[in-house]
Amino acid sequence: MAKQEHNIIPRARNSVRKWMKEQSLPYKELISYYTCAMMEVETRFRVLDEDFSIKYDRNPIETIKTRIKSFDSIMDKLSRNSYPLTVESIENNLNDVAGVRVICSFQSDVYQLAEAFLSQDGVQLLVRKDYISNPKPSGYRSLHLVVAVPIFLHDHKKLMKVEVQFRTLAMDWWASVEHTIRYKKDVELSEQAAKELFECAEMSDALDRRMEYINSLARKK
Ligand code: 0O2
Repeated sequence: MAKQEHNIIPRARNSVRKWMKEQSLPYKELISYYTCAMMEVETRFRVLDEDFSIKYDRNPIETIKTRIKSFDSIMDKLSRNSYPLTVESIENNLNDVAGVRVICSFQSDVYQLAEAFLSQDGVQLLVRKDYISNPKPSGYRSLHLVVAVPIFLHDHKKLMKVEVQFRTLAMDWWASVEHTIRYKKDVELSEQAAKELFECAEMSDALDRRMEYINSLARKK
């Protein structure tokens, strides 16, 4: 495919959406590469979970969730940041088209899994944001990594970006409920509601720490 065919100079946003969604083979190809990279990362975590379960007699991962960002969310994010609405621009400018969420029992599992994953061959760390050590003003906690991983196609290898979010069950529960509350309303959250949500995040963090402590007591026996 010639390079200029990837570039679109839209007159109207709707025509771009139609072009990308229905006509664009490069778009479909790119999404399939992200899907492969997401599967690659998911498998690496399933292997780690299996290995930890043999060594420590316990599975550190509760759940793994995966998602590919929807076409509409991709378009919204490109537009919001004034990036070109092209297939190349998606690959160059967005880090979170492929997302893997690893939900763990304990905060220590989060860091242990992240370090084990990052030390693997082929995993290249691009961005690390530790919202567990430094929670967001909303109270949001999670460890975010953007990595590049290789996918092996029939005639070449390609590096694809994947965003991995690590959370405990409590962090994930808070983020899911907060998301529901925040996005149910079209208007900004009231100061009172935001304050209450922040306090709930602190409470769930306290619960996480207490569970970790109880686990250490139980393992001493
Ligand atoms: P989705 O559907 O979960 O992907 P940006 O990615 O451009 O928004 P930045 O700074 O690169 O900005 O990303 P950031 O803030 O490090 O991580 C963004 C993602 O983290 C969000 O993705 C959420 O998944 C999650 N997140 C960040 N802050 C909050 C928060 O206060 N509450 C909740 N519930 N989730 C949060 P998306 O794109 O919003 O959605």
